[in-house]
Amino acid sequence: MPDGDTLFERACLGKRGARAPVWIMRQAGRYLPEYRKLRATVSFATAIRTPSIAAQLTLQPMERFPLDAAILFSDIMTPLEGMGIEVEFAPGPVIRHPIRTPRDVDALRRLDPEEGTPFVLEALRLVRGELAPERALIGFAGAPFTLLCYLVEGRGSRDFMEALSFLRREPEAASALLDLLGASMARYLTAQAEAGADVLMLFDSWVGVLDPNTYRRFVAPVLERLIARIRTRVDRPVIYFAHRAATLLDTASRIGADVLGLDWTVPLDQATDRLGPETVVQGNLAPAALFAPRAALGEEIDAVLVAGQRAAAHIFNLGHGIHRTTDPDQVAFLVDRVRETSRRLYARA
Ligand code: 1CP
Repeated sequence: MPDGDTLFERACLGKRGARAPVWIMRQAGRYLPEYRKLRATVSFATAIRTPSIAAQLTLQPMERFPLDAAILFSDIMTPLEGMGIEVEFAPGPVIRHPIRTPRDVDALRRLDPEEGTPFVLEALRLVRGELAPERALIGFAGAPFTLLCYLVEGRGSRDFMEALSFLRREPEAASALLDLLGASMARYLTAQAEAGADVLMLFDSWVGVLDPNTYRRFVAPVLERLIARIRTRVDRPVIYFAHRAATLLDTASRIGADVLGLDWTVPLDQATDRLGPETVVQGNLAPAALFAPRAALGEEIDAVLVAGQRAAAHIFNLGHGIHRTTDPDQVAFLVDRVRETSRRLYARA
């Protein structure tokens, strides 16, 4: 199969195939018994830094389910050590010395991916070598604002008040930090593409704590430059996942990404009506739907596929990561149902 010609990559560029491609955010993870078994023998940090283990974990869900894309087993915090930041996992990320002053920002350095994350690039090469050619490989990074949230707050939070107040107390330092993260993640994603990633994804998991003005002024220009920088070096589709971002979508759809990933609070047809029929959307079944009995789950899946019909193309996914208590048999049902229903819908359209 020629480069760039998987069902998944074509959908990213707005070309509908015979059905909707499907993958699942956090598809490699704690809901899989084979993941828990391997993780009982090795820490999360070691798994990420050992290419053969990261590759094996990436491929676990691909062996179990007929998914259209693999996503590298890693974390959005992985490249930050290469910028001079110490990160621990408990199980979410914890920053040993949070960034709170302009001097803290000055002490950071721009990422050199070959030096700071060689194990990520090696893991991608291993996975691309193992994966069937009709299945795509996704490389990813945290979006600058979401990374800033962890760096300033020091850990996960419901409201990220420390991070939001940093933007107001130290606007210049906050901008410098966003720029540095943007330049670093551009290099990181470019290196991942060169190592074999077919599609690149930015996770903006906490962008929903921002008001639209601050997003437009502080954050969107950084995303735009980040994506433009990648495009000067490599030709790969870019997915931007904006979590809880219903009021930010007009701006989010104009940063230059090929695909907009949406959470389950935004119906896909409403998003398409608002943003235009050329939009390519990814999402957005509620992760909780996987706890419904089969008949109800099937109906929820079909409704997401019908809502996705109005977009130029639709990549089926959950609206956020799969919950760790999910039954893997429900995932098998989901993947089959998406393939069957979308074949029927796409044949009719
Ligand atoms: O086994 C364990 O105990 C570790 C749990 C775990 C896992 C499996 C963490 C810690 N990260 C991951 C893997 C991971 N993280 C992937 C793997 C590939 C896949 O999708 O299969 C990816 C893409 C991520 C990205 C990530 N990490 C995001 C963005 C996506 C999202 O869900 O919003 C975020 C916000 C993180 C931070 C993070 N790392 C880990 C956890 C539990 C969290 C989130 C919760 C928190 O902030 O405490």
